[in-house]
Amino acid sequence: MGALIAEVAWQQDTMTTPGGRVPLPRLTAWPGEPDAVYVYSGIRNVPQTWTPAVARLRDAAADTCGARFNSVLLNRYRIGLDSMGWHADKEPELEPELVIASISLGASRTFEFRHARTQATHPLTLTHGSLLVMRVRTQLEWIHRVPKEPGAKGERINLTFRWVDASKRTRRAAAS
Ligand SMILES: O=C(O)CCC(=O)C(=O)O
Repeated sequence: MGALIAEVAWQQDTMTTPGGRVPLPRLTAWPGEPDAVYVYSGIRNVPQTWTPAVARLRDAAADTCGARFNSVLLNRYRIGLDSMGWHADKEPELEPELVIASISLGASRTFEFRHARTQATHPLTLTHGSLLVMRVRTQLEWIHRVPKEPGAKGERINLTFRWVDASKRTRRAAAS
C-alpha cells in the first residue's frame, strides 16, 4: 500500500452537482495501456504508465481470474468520509462479458450492491487483500457504492482492473 501511495500520480477530480463543480470525495488514478482511454461521469481519463506495484497486482488479478486487463481505476479513500456514490460500471468502452477485478487494500470498508428493479441491498465488507470479481453484465442489473462511514479508521485503496476498448465509445457516438 505504501508503494501505491508513493508511486501513483494521484489526482483530485471534480464532479458536477446542482451547486456547481465540487471535488470528488476521494483521490483517483487511471494507469493502463496508452490506448485505454476511459470516460466516466464526464471525466476523460487518459492512462498514466503502469507503476511496478500496480503492474504486480494486475498480473496477480489476471492469473486468479483467468482474464486480461489493460487498465485500472484506483480510488483512494483517505478517511471514512471519503466515498463513492451509487453507480454501475457500464460505459460503452466495457464489454458486458468481461470481468472487472476489484482488489482492496488497507482499511475495511462496506461495499453495497443494490438491485436496480427490486431495490434489494446487499452489503459486503471488503477487507485488506480481498478480491471481488464482477462481470460487466452484473452492472446491467445492479448498482453499487462505498458509503461514507464516519467511524472507519485509516486509508483504503481500491483497484478495479478492467479491459477497455475506447473505439467502442467512438463507434457508438458515430452511430447515434
Ligand atoms: O472502492 C470500491 O470498492 C468500489 C470502486 C468502484 O465502485 C469502481 O471503481 O467503480
